[in-house]
Amino acid sequence: SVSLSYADSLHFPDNFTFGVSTASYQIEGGWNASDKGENIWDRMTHEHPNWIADRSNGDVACDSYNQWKTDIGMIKNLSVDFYRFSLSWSRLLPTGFSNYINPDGVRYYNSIINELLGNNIQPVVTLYHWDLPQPIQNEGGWPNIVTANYFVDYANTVFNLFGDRVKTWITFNEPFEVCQSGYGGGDKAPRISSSGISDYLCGKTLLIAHAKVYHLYGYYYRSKQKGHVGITTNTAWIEPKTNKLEDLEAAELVLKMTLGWWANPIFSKTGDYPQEMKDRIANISKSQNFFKSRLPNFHRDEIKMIQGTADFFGINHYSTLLASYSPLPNNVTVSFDNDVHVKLEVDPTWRPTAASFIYDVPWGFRKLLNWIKKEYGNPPVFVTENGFGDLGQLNDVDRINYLKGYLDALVKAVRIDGCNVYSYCVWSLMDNMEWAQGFTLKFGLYQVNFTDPKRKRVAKSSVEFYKNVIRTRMVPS
Ligand code: GBH
Repeated sequence: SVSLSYADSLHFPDNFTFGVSTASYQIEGGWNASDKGENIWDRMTHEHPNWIADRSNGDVACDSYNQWKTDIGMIKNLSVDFYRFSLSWSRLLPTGFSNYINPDGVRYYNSIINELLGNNIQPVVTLYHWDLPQPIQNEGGWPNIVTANYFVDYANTVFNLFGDRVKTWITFNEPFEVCQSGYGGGDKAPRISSSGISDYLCGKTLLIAHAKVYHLYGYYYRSKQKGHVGITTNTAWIEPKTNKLEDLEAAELVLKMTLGWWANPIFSKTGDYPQEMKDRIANISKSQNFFKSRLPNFHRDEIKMIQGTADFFGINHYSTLLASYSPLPNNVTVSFDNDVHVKLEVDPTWRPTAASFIYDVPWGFRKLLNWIKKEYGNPPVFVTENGFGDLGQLNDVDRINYLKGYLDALVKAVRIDGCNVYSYCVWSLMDNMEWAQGFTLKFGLYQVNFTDPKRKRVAKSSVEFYKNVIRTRMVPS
């Protein structure tokens, strides 16, 4: 609250926790070890190496399939409270379906979970970080509503296997990326290009799948396992370019159609998609001669089923964009971008970074946290990712500067603005397979040598920086 003294306001609360994050496809390798099945990233990188910046793939990645114990040593050295990692669905259920559980996959994740707990590090587990089993994609993948049921079976298997020890579950990492970038013409597997149609179908499936898994946990596991289930959304902060009303509305529309698409059905009092999003897509669909809106609607019972299905609001945040109004022409083609139809750009004074989508704009983080507080009634927020991409140098001063700025914005949002954020996590533990960027872009606190068959890891300067923040519970000036 505002009454805190200045010095006090710069400290993270005692119960605030810090962590570090990875994802299965980006670090594990062992792509066909033992019985592991093929997933959509295996398939896409093998069939279309030219879709990856350096023609690489995740076949070996950081070799964490073999080196998980070294990884946990690094995590221990960071003195973080928790480790956020994801499970490879195809490693546990090679075909995606729950009729056969791969013992090697079970052994692998048991070893990791037990070693973490033995070192007093809490496992935070993401069920889905983009690696859909290929056989399920063969049935249509996320745009097919039946995929929700297969996801529930997978989650059931996982709660059964690991829920005695894992107490924090994240159903989906970044549903916006899964649907928009995977099915709406982006660069993520399976790279289906059906913007304005498949992305919305995918979105409906994901929201239903998430809610069913939340209820599954509630009915069968919660009273015994006593854990928490949430979802991780993502967005840049969208700042209106000017104070003109049309630009303010444009910025708000973008937030509603990227973050609100997921957050409104789960966290708002009304449930369902944001009204602005529904109206917008319905009107444009009509002008395009569709009988119905391309945004598939929810039935009343589905709206109820989805509402309130998260114990925390997970958010990944990296950067800020400026929005301005752009008049909608008469005949727009079918696409998500045309449904939003807002001009997005960056301020020319912001310095570009190695990651094309990241600008170092820490005040945007504070504004975003305040927007979530206002829009959704100050839910408990878990910052599941924030980080900086560069070329991998050990003396990573730009990463340290970036983290400093964003952690400072965060501690102010918590102590001065009263935002209910209780946890923060850096992306990423180590350099890894950065999706379509391959190994050309590095987010790690630890460097990984990808030309070395041993994939030797070395601490960057940011390791000491982060340890110091955690130890002192404040951001150095
Ligand atoms: C996270 O997503 C992922 O969860 C993680 O796996 C990944 O390694 C990490 O980021 C670093 O990239 O403006 O056209 O350039 C971040 C999601 C990726 C969403 C980039 C926005 C910008 C596309 N963001 N994307 S563009």
